[in-house]
Amino acid sequence: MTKNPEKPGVSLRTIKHSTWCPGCPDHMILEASRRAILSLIKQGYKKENFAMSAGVGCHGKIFDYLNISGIYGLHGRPIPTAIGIKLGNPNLNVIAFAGDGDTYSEGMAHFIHACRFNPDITLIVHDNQAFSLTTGQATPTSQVGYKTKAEPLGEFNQPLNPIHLALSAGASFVARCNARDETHTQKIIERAIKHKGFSFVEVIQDCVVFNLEVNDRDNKMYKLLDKHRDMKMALKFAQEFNYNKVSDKIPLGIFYQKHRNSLNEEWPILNKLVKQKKTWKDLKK
Ligand SMILES: Cc1ncc(C[n+]2csc(CCOP(=O)(O)OP(=O)(O)O)c2C)c(N)n1
Ligand SMILES: [Mg+2]
Repeated sequence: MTKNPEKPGVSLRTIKHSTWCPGCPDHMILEASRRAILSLIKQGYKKENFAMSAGVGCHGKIFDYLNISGIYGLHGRPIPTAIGIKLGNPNLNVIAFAGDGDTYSEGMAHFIHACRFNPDITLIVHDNQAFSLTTGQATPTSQVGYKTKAEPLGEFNQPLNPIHLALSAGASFVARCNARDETHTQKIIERAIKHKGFSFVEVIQDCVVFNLEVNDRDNKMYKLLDKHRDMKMALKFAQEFNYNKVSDKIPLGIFYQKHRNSLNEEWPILNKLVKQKKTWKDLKK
């Protein structure tokens, strides 16, 4: 899809005006992602080798503001769209930007299977614990008791824990960030893109209009030490925050990272395309 022209210089910005609410941390996720990609370009990655997909929701508007090519997908489908881009050209660094409703509700099956299949893509979930674009209904990560127009008696269901779920489903890179900490988020996104396999970055973000009850939790957050951790320890840290009680500790950082063959390393023909830096078209010649 053709985007708006970029401002002079490689800024990865477009000329599109933001329609996100003032103060929405989506701006910060955009900025952290933009800086992570710019830093990787400085390290030798090529701008034209980045591609993105986005879901539908407030988060999905990032497609208009980040100047890399890609496909603006359907709600719940940024993961299969990203996998499709990767299969079409396995030399690309593909990033899927998704919402919590997008990923853990409509797109849940894709999320679990991506953890299993280990495609070499990065998933960044903007988790504001609400379906914000459609006026704040509860998502699978909303806290018990969250009252909305659709849940007037308050949400009854326990929230799911996406970090625990991703670890259980076999994800090879699992991290959590705070949208308001742009520098830390940038670093984690860089590490996620460098990871060979499925890298999952859950970004906790406030919504400044809906689900205000779970905003402003920076004082509960702390950073995990950056060191190798086995699955048992990773699961233990994952359970420190259950997305429910606002009094919990919220660990940030990389919970788990382990190399295992990615989807394209398992497929001989995709492996060949990556090793020889070729496209499907080159094979036909
Ligand atoms: C298949 C499908 N179901 C529902 C919708 C309606 N819909 C559009 S945006 C949205 C909410 C998105 O919530 P989330 O993914 O959490 O993103 P946020 O707006 O919070 O960033 C919904 C339910 C849709 N467009 N397509
Ligand atoms: Mg949301």
